Amino acid sequence: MIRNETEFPPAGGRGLRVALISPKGPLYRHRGGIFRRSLRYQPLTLTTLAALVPRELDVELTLIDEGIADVPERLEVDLVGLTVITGTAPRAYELSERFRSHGIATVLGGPHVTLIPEDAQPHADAIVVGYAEDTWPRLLRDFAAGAMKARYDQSPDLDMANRPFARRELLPRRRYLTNNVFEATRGCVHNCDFCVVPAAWGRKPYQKPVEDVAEDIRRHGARKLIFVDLNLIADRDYARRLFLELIPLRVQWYGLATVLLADDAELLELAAKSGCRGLLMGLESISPENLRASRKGFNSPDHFVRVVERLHAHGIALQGCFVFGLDGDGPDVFRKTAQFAVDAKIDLPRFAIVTPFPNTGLYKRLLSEGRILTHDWELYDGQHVVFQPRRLSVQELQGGTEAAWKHAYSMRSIAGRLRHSPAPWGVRLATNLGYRFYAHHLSRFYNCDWIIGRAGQRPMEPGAPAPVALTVSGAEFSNRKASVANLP
Ligand code: B12
Ligand code: SF4
Repeated sequence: MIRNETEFPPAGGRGLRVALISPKGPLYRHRGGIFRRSLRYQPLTLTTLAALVPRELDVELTLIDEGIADVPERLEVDLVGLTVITGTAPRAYELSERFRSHGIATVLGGPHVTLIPEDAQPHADAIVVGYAEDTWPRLLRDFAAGAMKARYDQSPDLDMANRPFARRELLPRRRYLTNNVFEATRGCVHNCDFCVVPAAWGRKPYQKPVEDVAEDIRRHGARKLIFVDLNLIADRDYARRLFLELIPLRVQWYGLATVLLADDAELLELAAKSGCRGLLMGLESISPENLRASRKGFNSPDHFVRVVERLHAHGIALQGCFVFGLDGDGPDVFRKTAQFAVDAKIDLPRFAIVTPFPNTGLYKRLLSEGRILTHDWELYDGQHVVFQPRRLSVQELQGGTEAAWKHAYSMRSIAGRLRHSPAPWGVRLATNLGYRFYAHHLSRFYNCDWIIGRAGQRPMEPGAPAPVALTVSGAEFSNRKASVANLP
């Protein structure tokens, strides 16, 4: 149902009441998840959108992160905005429909909406496609005037300069491990086949002026912080300037980068000087053939050991992420990869099942080959098999991923890696034991209990085997002390 532009009357006299919601996922939720208390960092989505609300509209804002709090059955608001990643799309749609049935207008935005707008459009009064720095304020002004449109697309000349800083104070600080979360850039110059970034936003890098990033950190008073940028070194010159700008702030930071950093002595040196203490890198596979086929040929498994050594030499710990289920993967891949990670002394190895997020290169290829098994987006989370692997059965892929986690976090493997890590001893131990707990308990916790009632309605492709209950996720956290070393 798409309502027309005039159906929602202008607020008339009083300010607008707007709720922004980040829907829950099986692990990242308030009740029944793996941890009693949320131990993750505060995402920037809702707080960034809050900062973009035009002042003149006099908006009363409510922010709800369903990972840390319940969404009330009824909300006394005029408009609800929901952020959607693929894994939370069904929950977002469900909430959106609920609020619409109460006469509240809804807006959907975020990575999933940007990847596949036509999927989201029927579930809301409006969708916002792409980054919303210009479109969200425009939508709010239109809404206030009773003229909200059904779709808003990112402006072609989006500029990240002089944007307001995220309003982190609008989400309860104590419910997160940290709210020292920042972003400097968006997008990535590479074009990896399975990656959401080039598929959703193209390959153009969007960058905040480095002075703005530093000012945000300074004002917030952050000393240990996380960058959520998916590839902080995508533009070398920008990264260089950013690191130089960070040096006087004397912070410690954790972020994401590619292995290319290890081959760039000057940039690596600057990263370390600017306070980098931990990086998450997508190593993806130990098979050069898999990497080439995924258009990530700049990752070379022969060099992974060197990457670890160079990072360690600069006091930087590595969270190395691998995916299973690429076409070259056979039954021996799990043990081999896990052992490789242990031998290479990767501080925190992580394993996920490759996920063909909608409209990525990988998704299009698997779809054309008739290998997509389900379009139930809730299962598109890196932990479920949603496609037919080439050289493995669905069960093998599912079980093998769990076995890899258990192997990499066996006491023996932990002991083998631990003494090489540059992280403080407490952090080393806590993170490893946290992941070990995770590896052994996930299948117990990973359940979508709020969707059990809908279980029979999952949209499976004809003839597809039912997806097996889950194994293990790319975990976010172990315990409070450890978590700062864990990245998105
Ligand atoms: C924090 C985070 C999380 C958090 C919270 C996720 C959530 N519900 O939002 C947690 C830890 C739960 C998480 C989990 C996962 N995540 Co995550 N995560 C991130 C991360 C690192 C930062 C998000 C952020 O703060 N961004 C900064 C804000 C400002 O940008 P933004 O969210 O894109 O919002 C802008 C626009 O998109 C738009 N917008 C967004 N929402 C809305 C809503 C409205 C109403 C409007 C108007 C506009 C709008 O406006 C904003 C300003 O321009 C992003 C990467 C990134 N840098 O964005 C990945 C990302 C969102 N995650 C991703 C993935 C793959 C995952 C996992 C599968 C990884 C894993 N194996 O664990 C799981 C999925 C769990 C599940 N249930 O399915 C993908 C998304 C894939 C997809 N197709 O949806 C991303 C993009 C990273 C990537 N690899 O490309 N993640
Ligand atoms: S380098 Fe990383 S962020 Fe960039 S396209 Fe590849 S997987 Fe995506």
